[in-house]
Amino acid sequence: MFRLKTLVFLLLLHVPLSKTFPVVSAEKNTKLIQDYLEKFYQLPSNRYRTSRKNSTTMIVEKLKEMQRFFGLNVTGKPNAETLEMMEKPRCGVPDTAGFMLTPGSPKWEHTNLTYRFINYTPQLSKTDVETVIEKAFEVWSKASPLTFTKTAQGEADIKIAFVQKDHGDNSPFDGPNGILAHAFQPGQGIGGDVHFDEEETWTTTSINYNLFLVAAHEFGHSLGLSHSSDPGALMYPNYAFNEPSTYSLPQDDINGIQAIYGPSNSPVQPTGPSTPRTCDPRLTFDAITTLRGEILFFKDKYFWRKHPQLPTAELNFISLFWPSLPNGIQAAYEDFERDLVFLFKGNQYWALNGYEIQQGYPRDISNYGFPSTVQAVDAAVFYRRKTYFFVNDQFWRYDNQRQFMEPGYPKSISTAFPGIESRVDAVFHRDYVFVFFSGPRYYAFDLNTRRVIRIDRSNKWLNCR
Ligand SMILES: [Ca+2]
Ligand SMILES: [Ca+2]
Ligand SMILES: [Zn+2]
Ligand SMILES: [Zn+2]
Repeated sequence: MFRLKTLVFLLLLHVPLSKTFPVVSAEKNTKLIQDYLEKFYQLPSNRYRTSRKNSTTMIVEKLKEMQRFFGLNVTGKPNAETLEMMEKPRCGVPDTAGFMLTPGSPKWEHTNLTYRFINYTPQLSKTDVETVIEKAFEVWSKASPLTFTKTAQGEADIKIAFVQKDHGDNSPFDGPNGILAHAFQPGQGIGGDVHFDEEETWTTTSINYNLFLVAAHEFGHSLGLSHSSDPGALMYPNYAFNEPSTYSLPQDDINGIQAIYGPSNSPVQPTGPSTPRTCDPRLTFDAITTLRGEILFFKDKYFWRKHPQLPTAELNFISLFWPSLPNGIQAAYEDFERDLVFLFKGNQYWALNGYEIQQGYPRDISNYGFPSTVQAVDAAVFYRRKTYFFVNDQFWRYDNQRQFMEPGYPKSISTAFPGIESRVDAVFHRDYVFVFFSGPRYYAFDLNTRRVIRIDRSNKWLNCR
């Protein structure tokens, strides 16, 4: 948990620009890079690399490979975004094809698989562990013809153990954080087995690390899947929190398991959420706001962070930054006077100062003076001490100084903002312009001349062509 928190904190610290990583840690970084590439990208360990020149070339190549996998700029240099990625808690299985056990792509030849607990973690009750593990297997059985049955003794296909440090398989664990767990591809003996690092804090909540999520990921390996570079996939190597009670296996993983074992036996094939593709021309947004010079674009369980000086917008899970926030934020605005950002979903809203959620939230939108008929807002924006709330084809205006909803509202959007004809998905303010988003297009509305001065594709804001 510490590392994740530190990471988020680091991201905030270098908001001005993530180009400068502290120089003091240069030596530490070299070690981090070598370790990471050795573990996950098959960089031969130091003593097997002959000449120094040879070794540098090899590191550059491996760095590029790693950057390609994670969709970073492929520079071959250990820049800030690369180091950040390397610091994230993750699975111990390498990202490159060469697996921990046997090469090739082994699969189980039978579909009725068995599993057995070698031991339990004392951190959770036995019942909790068993329930969580059963749920994690269900994620895969729903999407494939596979079934999983628990056995109490004897040989089982998938053996589950909580172990620490060196535990006899040449892949020692590393104490809290870093590597969380690992698993072996289908096969005899150790094949299919899953080991969890007992030195992690294991939970059934949003506190790091949720056992269900890590187990479901590792079972993917037990079944023969390798890592996916889709950041929304369960088989993405890095840990990210997702609400377990509503978890649904992403489409990328469904495609993966079905490619090995064929479709599910159920009459209706399962479908799962797909990760939004940043430059998909049909991309739409749920909500957009500025935050101290950055722009945040919300979509389902993701948001993009766009810094004006960085060429690429970074895609993140909402839950990575704010585990207590729901997915599907519907509206957002920045109150420049109070240095707060407000996020809305349904009749609830939250306040952020920087990236910190403020105490006492969520609150009910009736606090703004909405009638009970308004149970959600489509979009919101702050301008000259007033907050504009867009709901269907109308908008409301809240006076932040005097703290009441102004009389005479709601008014018609298309009358007050000629050219904005349909429902608004999201809006933010910049200079003398309201940038409205509706479907895959944005409309820049000049507040002085009171007309639309530009219409273009929504994701041009994410630097797509
Ligand atoms: Ca660890
Ligand atoms: Ca919205
Ligand atoms: Zn993994
Ligand atoms: Zn192990």
